[in-house]
Amino acid sequence: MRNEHSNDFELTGNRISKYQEEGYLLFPSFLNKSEVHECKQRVDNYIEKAVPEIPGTEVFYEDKNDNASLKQLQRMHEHDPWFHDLFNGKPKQLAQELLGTDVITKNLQYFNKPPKTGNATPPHQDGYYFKLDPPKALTMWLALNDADEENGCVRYVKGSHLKGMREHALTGTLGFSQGISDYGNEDDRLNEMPTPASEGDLIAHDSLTIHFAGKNLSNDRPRKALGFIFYSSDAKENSLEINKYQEELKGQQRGKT
Ligand SMILES: O=C(O)CCC(=O)C(=O)O
Repeated sequence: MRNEHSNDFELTGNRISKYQEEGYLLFPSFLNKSEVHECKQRVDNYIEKAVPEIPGTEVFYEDKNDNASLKQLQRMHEHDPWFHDLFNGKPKQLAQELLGTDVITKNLQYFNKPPKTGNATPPHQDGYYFKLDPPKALTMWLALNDADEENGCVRYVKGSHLKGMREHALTGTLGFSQGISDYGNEDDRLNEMPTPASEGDLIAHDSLTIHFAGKNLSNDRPRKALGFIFYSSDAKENSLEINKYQEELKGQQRGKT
């Protein structure tokens, strides 16, 4: 992905302050139309060629007997040099500017919510999964289709990243095993921001920002996205906590629990 093919992302001091205050920020047209088109083709190619060759831990199907139920792909950058280069290009540059440090490219994911069958994403904070100290990290969500409330756009809880880590519990949702157990108080509801995105738009959010998404209720509108996870080079992973979490995840791979 070459920067000169896109609009440069606009990141003034005001925009960084807005990100720091609200915990998320939209970058319209982060990729232009032809870049989105290429990205979609690369995803299709990855699903056809790479997915049959890679471990089950990297591929989540709602129903392991139905390829059309593919829901999530993990660590695509480790299995395909094109996604490695995408990750290390403009998104990484933006992550460094937002975090103000060097960053580690941790995970490049694919999220698919097919029409009618795409399930809701439970309210969660990514930092709960990351187990970092300090919790300095961010996620970027890149729309590969137009996303709105009908087909399950992401909803952020404005300012929630400044209010600490909430309690999480098992959700039973494939790919999002942990969700906030007491989500939905008055403060949560007041600050919920459905964030529609057009294809090519990117939304960055802090690792403590609460977010979730509805089902894809549309009859025929796919809702596909890429997720880029960056850790600040200042943050250290707590390996004990990570091992505990990995144990909980076993049994969720390649099919429903
Ligand atoms: O695509 C979704 O529904 C959720 C994505 C998400 O949770 C994330 O990018 O951190």
